[in-house]
Amino acid sequence: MMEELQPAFIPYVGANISLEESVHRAEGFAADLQKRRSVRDFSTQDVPKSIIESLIKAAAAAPSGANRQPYTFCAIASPKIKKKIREAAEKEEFINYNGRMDTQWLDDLKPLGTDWHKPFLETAPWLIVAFRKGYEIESDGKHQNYYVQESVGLACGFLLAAIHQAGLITLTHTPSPMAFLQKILKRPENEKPFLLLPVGYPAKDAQVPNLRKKRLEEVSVWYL
Ligand code: IYR
Repeated sequence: MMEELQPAFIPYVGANISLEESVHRAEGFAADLQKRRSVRDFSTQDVPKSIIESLIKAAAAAPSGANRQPYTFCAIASPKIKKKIREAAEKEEFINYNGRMDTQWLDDLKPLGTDWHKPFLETAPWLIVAFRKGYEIESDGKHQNYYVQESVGLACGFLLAAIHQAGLITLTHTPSPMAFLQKILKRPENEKPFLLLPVGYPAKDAQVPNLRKKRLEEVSVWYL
């Protein structure tokens, strides 16, 4: 049973800004997020734990089904555990790149320049692994969660935006299958790995693929 707070409803405290400021902020936020890139070349420069804590707080501020926040974020700085994760991920990725992904998939990945080598899993100072909780294990049994994929996806979206806004880099890594993360991180049976995010600073010579995002017209339809 989720804790019931009193009073049940409280006033909403919004930003309360002018229309002009709103336009400015909306444009500024979009422009800033358009600079976000998935970067695979990490520096070994450390990131303080307090920053990672703030990033996870931002993620956990996302809306979720019945506000049940069906996720756990594992933050890993241990070189030993990072090495284990890299070895297990590369084992799966080797199989992916050598037969498990079909030709169309491999062709679609060509512009990204990825392969089965994942050095960033050790060079990045932090790995954050998001686990989705299909249900909660409570003293009186299992308690269901709702819209679990959507809820964890939204939290991860907030996390990506927070990482970018903090001047850090990440990439959405989904080694597949990734059950090994549950084992290495000793997570309970109700937690399944969802997304792996290396977090840190870019290497001095970091490069990113020259990609373009779809234009507004390509991603929207308007009913006025
Ligand atoms: N998981 C592999 C392959 C891969 C798949 C997609 I879809 C990408 O957008 C990028 C990579 C890897 O991480 O290399």
